Amino acid sequence: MRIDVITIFPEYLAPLELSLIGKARKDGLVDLRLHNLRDYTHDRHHTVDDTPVGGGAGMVMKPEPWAEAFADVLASGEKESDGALTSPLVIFPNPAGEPFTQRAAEQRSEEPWLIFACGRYEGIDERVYEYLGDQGVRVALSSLGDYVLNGGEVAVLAMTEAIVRLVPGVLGNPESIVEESHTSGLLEYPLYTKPASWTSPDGVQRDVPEVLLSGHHARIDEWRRERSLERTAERRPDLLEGRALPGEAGSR
Ligand code: 6GU
Repeated sequence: MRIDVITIFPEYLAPLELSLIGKARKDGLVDLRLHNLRDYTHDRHHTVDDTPVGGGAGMVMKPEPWAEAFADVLASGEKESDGALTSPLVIFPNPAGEPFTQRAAEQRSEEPWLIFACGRYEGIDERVYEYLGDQGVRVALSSLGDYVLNGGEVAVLAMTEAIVRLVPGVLGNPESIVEESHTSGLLEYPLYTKPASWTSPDGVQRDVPEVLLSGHHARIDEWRRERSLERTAERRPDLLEGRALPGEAGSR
């Protein structure tokens, strides 16, 4: 999978060298390239923003550097892959975008080529989206959640991690994906390790639930599913809306 990131703060994305994603890059599973938007400006101050037409607070990113950056990145992908990379998906992290969910991460992990375009300031000139669309480029606006960040960079870190860990070969134990929160549409059940009986520093003896020590796998699965449902009802009732209740037709 190839991932390009266009940003005015490539240093913000330094953590992508580390840990799981760093390893995936070294192993050749992900070809991740950072591009500085300021390299596509031609004035002495490398200007990427200007005041909003029509008035208003803050600054807006100018269209010209974006058009040049996309031309360069799109051409390099087409050239270097000998035609293997055809249609990239361009993702603009944006609080006004569609929510980025586990499902979106799954879908995007199957794309051969993603381009993240990080806006800053109040946003990017609308004509950039329009232009890309007219060129036949697939464009998505994607939001991490209902709060505002200063720019797309932190969102790219989060989205890239969620996507790349789903690329085959990246995780050591692919089964751990099947079990985790959100994959099933429910929150994950509580986890325990040894010792089975632990006395915490406040002097309270805290035991692992008995059923987990029973070796009875069907009972353990049932207990975990109940705990998942309980937790989801408590913390994220919105995830249960539209699901059949236990005992109703269509539920197991
Ligand atoms: Cl993707 N970008 C920005 N700038 N702010 C956000 C966001 C994205 N998701 C939530 N807040």
